[in-house]
Amino acid sequence: MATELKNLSAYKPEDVPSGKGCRIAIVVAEWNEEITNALREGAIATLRARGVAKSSIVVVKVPGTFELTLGAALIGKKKSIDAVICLGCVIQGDTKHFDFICQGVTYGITELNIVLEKPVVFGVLTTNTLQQAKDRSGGKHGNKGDEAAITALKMIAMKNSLNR
Ligand code: DLZ
Repeated sequence: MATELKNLSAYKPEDVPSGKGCRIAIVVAEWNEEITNALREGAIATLRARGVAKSSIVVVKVPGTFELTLGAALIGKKKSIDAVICLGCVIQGDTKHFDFICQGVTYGITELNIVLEKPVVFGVLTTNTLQQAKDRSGGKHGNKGDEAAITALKMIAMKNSLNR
């Protein structure tokens, strides 16, 4: 499988729009916080590397991935915020909780993109095991937080290009 070998987050900085002047919110779930803290740090490092000022990154904590939608809605409605990055980690357990949380947050974030008319990025790991989550939060498959930050900057640039 391709993912066996690849760092999924590798990118060329010159391919990512500058984040200078952008104000970005990161909504991060506390469940599986070893993983979500690593996602948050990856996202912040990538935003900073592309010119987003430290003071222009707002971090909002919510209890679990299911709460990302409301957290993103509340911070995302502020005019000063250009994009919201949602970070969470849902790991398959013995019950159907995984399916309901994943379905709820996926629909919620999808809808917010349309309602808020600004980028709301899905940076949620949905894995079978803790190891798969570690591999994707600063491990051998990169960091989904980095990818989410890149997506936010690309979508802000896309939106700006259409508003010109
Ligand atoms: C309840 C629950 C479970 C079982 N698993 C996870 C998980 O793997 N990742 C996660 O972010 N949150 C989990 N939660 C908590 C829910 O997201 C939510 O916080 C609660 O159902 C309360 O609404």
